[in-house]
Amino acid sequence: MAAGATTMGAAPGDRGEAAPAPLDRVIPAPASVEPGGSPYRITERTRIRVGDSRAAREAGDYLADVLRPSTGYRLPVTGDGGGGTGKDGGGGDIRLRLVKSPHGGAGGAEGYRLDSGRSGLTITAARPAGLFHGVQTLRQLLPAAVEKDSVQPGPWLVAGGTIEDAPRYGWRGAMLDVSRHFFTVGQVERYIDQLALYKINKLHLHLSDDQGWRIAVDSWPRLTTYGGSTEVGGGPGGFYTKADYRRIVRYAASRHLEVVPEIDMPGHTNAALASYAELNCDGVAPPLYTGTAVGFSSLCVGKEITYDFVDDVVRELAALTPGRYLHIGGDEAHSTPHDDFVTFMKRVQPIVARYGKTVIGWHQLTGADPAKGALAQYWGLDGTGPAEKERVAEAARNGTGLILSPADRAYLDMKYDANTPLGLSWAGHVDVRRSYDWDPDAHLPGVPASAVRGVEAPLWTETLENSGHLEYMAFPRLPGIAELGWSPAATHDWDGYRSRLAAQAPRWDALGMDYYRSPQVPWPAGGGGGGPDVFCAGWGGGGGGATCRVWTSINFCYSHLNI
Ligand code: TNX
Repeated sequence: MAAGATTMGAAPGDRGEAAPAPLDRVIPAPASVEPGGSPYRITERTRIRVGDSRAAREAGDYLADVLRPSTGYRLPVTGDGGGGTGKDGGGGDIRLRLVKSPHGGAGGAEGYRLDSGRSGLTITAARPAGLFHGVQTLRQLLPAAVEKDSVQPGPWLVAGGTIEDAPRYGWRGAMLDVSRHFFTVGQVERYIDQLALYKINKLHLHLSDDQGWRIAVDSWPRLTTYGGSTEVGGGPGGFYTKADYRRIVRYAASRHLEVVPEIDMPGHTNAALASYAELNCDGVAPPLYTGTAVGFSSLCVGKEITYDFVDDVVRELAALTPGRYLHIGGDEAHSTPHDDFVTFMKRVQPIVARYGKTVIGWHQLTGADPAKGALAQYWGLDGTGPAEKERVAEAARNGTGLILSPADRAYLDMKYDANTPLGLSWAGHVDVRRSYDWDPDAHLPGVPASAVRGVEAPLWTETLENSGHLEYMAFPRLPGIAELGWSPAATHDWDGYRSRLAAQAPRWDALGMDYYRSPQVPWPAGGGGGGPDVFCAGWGGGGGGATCRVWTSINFCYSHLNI
């Protein structure tokens, strides 16, 4: 049965307990769901059996870390995971099985199969990422209280049946702008955990912009010591040491996200230009910049030192990055004459290739000559001119892969509506339905579907200063972009989606996350989803004023809660 269709609902557990969540109440919607049979129950005797595979053990340890605090059970992660599915003799355990040639949806780099029944629950996958995604599905099938960090009563039931699942696209990204406001390693890790809930598999870090350079480059140390010393609004900024960056990469990898670093060039470079006078055509370093204008800075395309600089930066960043990609920006280069832009991209793309990485650029790259194998990230609007769209489409027909981030759909920094206290509105308001209700394959005319590699949700941070702000803008829109990237087009259905989305709110409450209580979503009564938001006066976008919210009986002030 296709996900999104009506399920019969699993049989309730014995003992007069409430029925477990139906197997298709998951975001992103699974590719196929076959409900049936008795539910599975986690008990104090449950073991997590992982066989002798290291990757299965890692997934098992991760699952145990999620389940132990709320269940209060020991949940030992043990070997001996082989043989049988959960349905036939699993002995009441959870099994995570990595198998070479699984049947059904467990194939591919990220697919998995989940079998749930009275005698056990088994997740089977061909690759470690598939097991991890299966674990995320299992989390959502358990009661929301499983996400709490203190012991809860349970029961811990999972509906009986089978899910076979695999993604529609290989690229399901989220971008975080750590330049306009700096976010610590801990804040980035918190966001990674939230992305992993929805099977996002790329973390694109926007590491440099006019307001701050955030990644250490040994051969150009002032980039961070000076160029990283502030941010929008004049705050202290910050930067990642190489050890910090490696920590982020490792943490992301442990959640099966690949880090895609971006150095935005040749525009959006004031922080670099301020740090090194010799990078400027006139040899004069501009002051640091803490405003929010765009399009005023450019590297000096005619100077040879520019390419020494790019070579050093790309070499050091590539050496730190195990992922395949390096994003070179290329957007809003309004201060770079077009011919210079083309020249710059011609020189810079081979540098990226020399250090073993694949180029990604914002879609303005298609106005130059995209290198073979390069990807372009489309961030246009419905109203973007036909000539620009056609340039992107033509590049796609000629082999440039596309990542779709249409600003009027996928930009998480756009206000939901006129009353949203954070965010920008240059691409219009993007309500929850608008961010979900589009089809990546059909979005740009003249683009072959094979060129669409997937979707990405950028979160620009001109107005966002802390984790609460990030969460308020990303949730509940990010899960919709994640679903567009993962779920088969046939599951697309706004009404079904918004009720699945509503069911996520108790999880976000349990995880202590903020989110916007959009009136388009039928949030469950009570809990964090029920109450109105009350913002303190003085909380303007980009302003540093106190941010308060009355939420059930708790009073949060984000200015004091810089998590
Ligand atoms: C456009 S989209 C930008 C960013 C801004 C963003 C704000 C793109 C590639 N460039 O520089 O931060 O709008 O929404």
